[in-house]
Amino acid sequence: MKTIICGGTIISASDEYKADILIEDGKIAQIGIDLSKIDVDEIIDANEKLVLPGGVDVHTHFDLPMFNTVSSDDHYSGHKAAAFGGTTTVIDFVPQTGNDLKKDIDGWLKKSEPKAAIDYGFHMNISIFNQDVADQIPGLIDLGITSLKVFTAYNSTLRLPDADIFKVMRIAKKYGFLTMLHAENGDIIEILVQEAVTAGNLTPEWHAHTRPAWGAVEAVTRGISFSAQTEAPLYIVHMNAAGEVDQLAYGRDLGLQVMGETCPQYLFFTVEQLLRPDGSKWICSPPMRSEEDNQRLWLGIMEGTIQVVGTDHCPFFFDGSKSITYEEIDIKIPGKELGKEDFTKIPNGLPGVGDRLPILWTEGVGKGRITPNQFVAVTATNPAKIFGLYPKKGVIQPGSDADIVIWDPNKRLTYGVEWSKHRTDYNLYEGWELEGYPVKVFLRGKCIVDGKKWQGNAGEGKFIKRMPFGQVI
Ligand code: DUC
Ligand code: ZN
Ligand code: ZN
Repeated sequence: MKTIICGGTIISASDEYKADILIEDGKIAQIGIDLSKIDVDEIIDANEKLVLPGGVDVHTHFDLPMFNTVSSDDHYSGHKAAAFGGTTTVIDFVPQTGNDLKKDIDGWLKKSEPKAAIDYGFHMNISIFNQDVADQIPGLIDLGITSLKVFTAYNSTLRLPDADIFKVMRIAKKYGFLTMLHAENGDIIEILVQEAVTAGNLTPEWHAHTRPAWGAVEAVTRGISFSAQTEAPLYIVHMNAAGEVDQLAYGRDLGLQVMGETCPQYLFFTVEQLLRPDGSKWICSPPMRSEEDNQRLWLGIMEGTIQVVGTDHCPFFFDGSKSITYEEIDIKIPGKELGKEDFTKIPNGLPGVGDRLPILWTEGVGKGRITPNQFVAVTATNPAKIFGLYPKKGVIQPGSDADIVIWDPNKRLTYGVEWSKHRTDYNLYEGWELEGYPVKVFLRGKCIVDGKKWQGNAGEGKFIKRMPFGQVI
């Protein structure tokens, strides 16, 4: 099968140029001028449109059991929502349930393989650590899992002691894993939550008050110091506080191998959001901060201190007592209402995988905060380089997978739950006016989104084995 995307303007992380793209057997075969003369099966007209590499979201939680429920997008509905928003590759986190890492990975593969509609990989959470687990970690490279997530919070469940994080990073250094850090101070959170509950402070804003920014800043600094002492690269996930960006800049100025990710919610929203009657929609960990934090994060992206915009997509229904219709089936999954009377019971997490590109384009490129090249860098090329997917993913060049988004920079719409395809009952950006949106999305040469039409299928997404020793940028 041969296809030509003709007449569009290709945007890469560094350039912008008008050219045609020849796609053959799912890969980009050629880029050049006047390729439409070649005899092909299909010609796609991209005149007056932009042509971008498919987005790479390296931070999703599909079908994740937590808070007595489960995140409401699974590996099909989440992939479909991602595709509608221009994302063609995701990396999801495998929770560790015991001492057998392979068992957890096989379980996650078993549920994702038949559902996957875009390409995907896995990170491995390391939340239980002992010699047995340490001995199994190197074997993950052969499975194509080359990143490990560790936590300095969630004391009784996910957190590792500092000594164990240090040991994990030593293993990571030796075998070429990237360590990803969830940075908050678990001890202080425990005390503050206990005090809030005792005082009867149970409304949603207390979720933020009990997870202070200082804890995040301190934990980022701790992580950077571990990176310095182990000489292992470190990636800080979901950066949310100004001080974290300052610390990351400090580490990078010293030449350390430290990188960072933020997510759209931390660029736009503040703790004020939690005071609304529907404030629980914005509950996630780490929490929303202040406008100063929003501004410093934007600056971090602009100046290159932050390399990636991911999502931490982990949606729940706002009102899981009522069903929604999803692909003609009524579905309801317990959600934020579980914590109506007590913020500690609100499932932590937000929808976002489909919102990322459209929101960042309008608010970032449209408002002159970042260039179209920076947009491509932080949403596709950088994550692909850092996580061992490049140049298969994250770039439009001969030999790469033909994961391509045809983007209409002039398309205007009022965004919200009707546009986003997440399997939940709300959208954080309801009513936002957007300019710029995907019109066609290709996965390995197949058009899976055509305007409002879904042409993808469960089971067509491929598990991608990633390379160790990803780039440090
Ligand atoms: N934070 C959330 O809010 N949800 C899932 C995981 C995480 O780190
Ligand atoms: Zn996290
Ligand atoms: Zn997460």
